[in-house]
Order: sequence, then C-alpha cells, then structure tokens
Amino acid sequence: MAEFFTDVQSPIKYEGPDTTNELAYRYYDPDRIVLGKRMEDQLRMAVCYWHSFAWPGSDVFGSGTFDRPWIDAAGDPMDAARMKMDAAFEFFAKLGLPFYCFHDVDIAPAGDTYAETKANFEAMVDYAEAKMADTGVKLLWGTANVFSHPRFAAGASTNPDPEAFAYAAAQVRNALDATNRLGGANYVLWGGREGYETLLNTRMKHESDQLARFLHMVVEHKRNIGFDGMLLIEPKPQEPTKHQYDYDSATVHGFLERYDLLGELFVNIEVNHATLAGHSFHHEVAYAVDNGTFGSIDANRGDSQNGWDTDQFPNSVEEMALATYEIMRGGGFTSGGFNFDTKLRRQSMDRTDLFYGHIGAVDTVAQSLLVAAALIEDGALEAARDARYAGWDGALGTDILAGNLSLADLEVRVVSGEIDPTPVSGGQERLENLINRTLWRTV
Ligand code: XLS
Ligand code: NI
Ligand code: NI
Repeated sequence: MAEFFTDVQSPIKYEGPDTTNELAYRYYDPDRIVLGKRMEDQLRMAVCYWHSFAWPGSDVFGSGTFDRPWIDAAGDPMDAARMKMDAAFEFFAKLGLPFYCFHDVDIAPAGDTYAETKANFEAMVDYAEAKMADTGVKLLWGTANVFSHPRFAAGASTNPDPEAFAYAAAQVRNALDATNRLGGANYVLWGGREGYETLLNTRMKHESDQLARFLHMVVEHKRNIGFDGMLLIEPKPQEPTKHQYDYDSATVHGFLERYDLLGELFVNIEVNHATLAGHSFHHEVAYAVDNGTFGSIDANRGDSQNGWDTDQFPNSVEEMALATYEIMRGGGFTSGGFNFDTKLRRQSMDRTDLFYGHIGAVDTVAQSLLVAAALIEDGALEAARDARYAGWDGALGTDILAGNLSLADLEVRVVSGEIDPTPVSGGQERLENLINRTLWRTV
C-alpha cells in the first residue's frame, strides 16, 4: 500500500520537554497517571476527518493549496475514497491518538441517487471497520453532514420543506447506524444551517418545534438500535447562517428543558464557537458542567482579531487549562474527549504540517491537564470559591434557599438592624496570580 506521510517513519513518541525533535511529544505521555487515570484515557483525543483529510485548503477567495493527492484523485471515486482513508489511518496510527471522528460525506462519495450514496457509504464503513481493527484506532463520534448540499440551504430539520427534514432524517439514521456499528463512543449533531438568514421569511417557533421533533426521533432511534453512546449537540451562534438556534450552552440547555430532552442530549463544546458567541471557552464549559449537560470538546482556537470560525490548532495553555480544570473538577470525561476540529492555515501546504499542527495541539491539551491537576491537588481555587459562598451554608442562606423566608420576613430583619451586609473583596487579582504561578510551575 502507498505510504503518504513519508517524513514520519515511526509513530510520534513522548520524548519529554527537553527534546529537540520537532516530531515528538514534550508533554503528552499516554501512560503517565494524572488525577488517577492514564493521560490517554483522561484526555481521549481524536483527529477529525473533515478538515484534515477532506478539505483541500480552499477558502472563499481561492482554491485548494494542500498537497493531498487523495482529494479529487482521477478515476473511480470509490478508489479515491479508499486512498483518502488509507492516508487518514496512516496518519492516525503515526500520530498515536486513540480516536478519530467523521461525517458521512467525508468518507464516501455521493452517488447519482440516495440508494447509491448509501451503498457507497456502507462499503466505506466496511473499509473503516477493517482499518480500525488493523490500527486499534477507535471512533470518538460520527455525524451526518446535513448542511453542505443545496437541498439543505434553508436548513435540515428546520427547513420549511418537510421533504428536506425527511432527507436529513434518512442521512442521520444511516450515520447513527454506522457509528453504532463501528463502536463509536458518541454521536454529534451540529446544526449547521438550523437557523435563519432573515426573520422576514422565518417562523421561529415552528422551526424550533421541528428541531425538537427531529431530536426526539434521534433519541428514539438510538434506543431502537441499542446505541449506548451519548448524543451531543454542538452549539454555535452563527456561521453559516446569521443566527443558529443552538447558540451556546445556555441556549441549548433551555431548549432541551423546554422540549423534554434533558438527560437525552449533551453538549459538544467547541472553543471557537464559544468565542463567536461572545463567551470564553471557560464559560461555556463551566456552564455545561454545572448544569449537567457537559459531553465533549471540539478543541481549537479562534483569532482575536477577526470574528469568524478560524478553527486554528489550539496553542494557548491558559485558555485550555481553565476549561480542563472545570471538566476535571466535574469528574472528567465519560464518553467524550478532545476532538481536534482544526484547520491548518492555507499556506501550510506540506503534508507534514498536519503533524506539526496536531503535535502542538496535543501538547497544549496535555499541559492543560497538568495545570488542571495541579490546581485541583492544590485546592486553593476551590477553597476560595467555598469561602466566598460560606454564608449560604449558614442559617440565613439555607432558610432563604429552602423558601422559608418572604420579602417581608427579610425586611423585618433588615429594619431591626440584625442584617447589614459588609462588602468583601472578590480577590480576582490574587486568584489570577495563583493561576499564573501554577502555569509557570507546570509548563
Ligand atoms: C463547524 C463545526 C463542525 C462540527 C461537525 O463549525 O465545528 O465541524 O464539529 O459537524
Ligand atoms: Ni466542531
Ligand atoms: Ni468550528
């Protein structure tokens, strides 16, 4: 079989912080025990198929730049799909991460009819099954692309045409079956065009009822086939549409509660989607962990100078560490993990750039775990939070929350002078220094 990544002759290994080898891990040491688990099992990192193997490096102003002979290879499109999968699994095995993720359209070409597309997809799922058995690489999640084709221009489940809904249902049914067959740990639903371009032609309430019906159908199908992974919604506020209904963690939480879907679906939080929504990644993760909706992560980063989804490889240990702290404080991942939903820059055209991007990202995530573990083991951050809320453990706090006191009861006690709150410092700078000291010490 042809070899595609010839600059890397053996799997990338942990060599420690002092190595001079650019094709080695400095912090990611899969067998190292951190917070009671092997680093590999704690982080559950994955490579994404779409940006890394199915995207040629094109942007809205220009065509592909990447050296990827498996994209648009001449001849039978199924041969090209197998070549792409050979390249992908060679990369997964050489990078040495335990997982990958894919969309249906990433791995198999469309046929002239839906039946042909389905047959192509099934043949490629067989091929993937064999590759997974050969390499030991597992599936973190599968998903369906119900946003690229023109039939989904006005949305998938939120389309004004129920036939588009039905077509999306067919695709999701197949992708969920394939994910189940491949032993996938989760299934993701990203509502790429589940939103609107203009309110002038949109019935928002009708569209959200459609989306909820669709999600109930997905939950029901998951039960029918006995899939035991998590179903994940990936929030994103906009892009490609002007407004998307799964805007952020809090919006998704409200939606799930309103449509009786809490406990059935969880969130897959992407760093760059958090910042697009005007939040920090830390905020999005903390919200989901605190409200019991946390599932998985799409690790990447945005660019603070522009407002779109640049999906760059994560390289800020601080940004990652604050979120990893919240994840680990909440007990860590169950079936989720860190998926690199990341795109090389268009000028990074060499095949080996794909290794550099991932190696830096993997080390950033590994460092974030070390910082999170140091913060948890030190306990000072949690102790500061505990101290700040200590009043709520006292008689007044517990009575208020238990509903034992009315506005009038409280006013009586304030009038009598019994209650007279004293402002105390929030200590923000002291805590920021604590974070920085932990970063400097760990990294
Ligand atoms: C796009 C999303 C997408 C999902 C999977 O912005 O991040 O890549 O992760 O459909
Ligand atoms: Ni994503
Ligand atoms: Ni993105």
